[in-house]
Amino acid sequence: MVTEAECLFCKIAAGEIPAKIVHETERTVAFRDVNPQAPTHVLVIPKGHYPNAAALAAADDGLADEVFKAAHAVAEQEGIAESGYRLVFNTGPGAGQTVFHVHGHVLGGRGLTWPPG
Ligand code: D5M
Repeated sequence: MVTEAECLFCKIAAGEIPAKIVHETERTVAFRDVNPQAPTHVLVIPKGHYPNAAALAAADDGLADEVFKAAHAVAEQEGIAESGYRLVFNTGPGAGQTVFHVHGHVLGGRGLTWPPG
């Protein structure tokens, strides 16, 4: 298990590792994915460390709301709010989660198929 001290996204939130930041609030930050899967592919995270979406939801202090609002603000900023975008939280290794600091993928700018792979 990755400790908070070793967590890549904690380091991005702290400004210790560079990232292309596109949106920031007091408790959230959004930055471009290094391996984009769509013309817009931004990751939205809480600055605090929660390993996955379930842990964030359990925090029950409004932070999950802030992450959702930040994701929509990113979509508006990127010009994909009207055409449509996908907000994905891979939760657990079986769903493809590889970084265990909760992050919402904001994907858009092209047609997105369903079901996802
Ligand atoms: O998504 C983890 C995502 O994190 C994956 O799409 C790559 C991205 N990633 C990994 N390292 C970085 C850095 N340093 N900057 C930006 N994006 C990064 P998951 O849902 O856990 O599979």
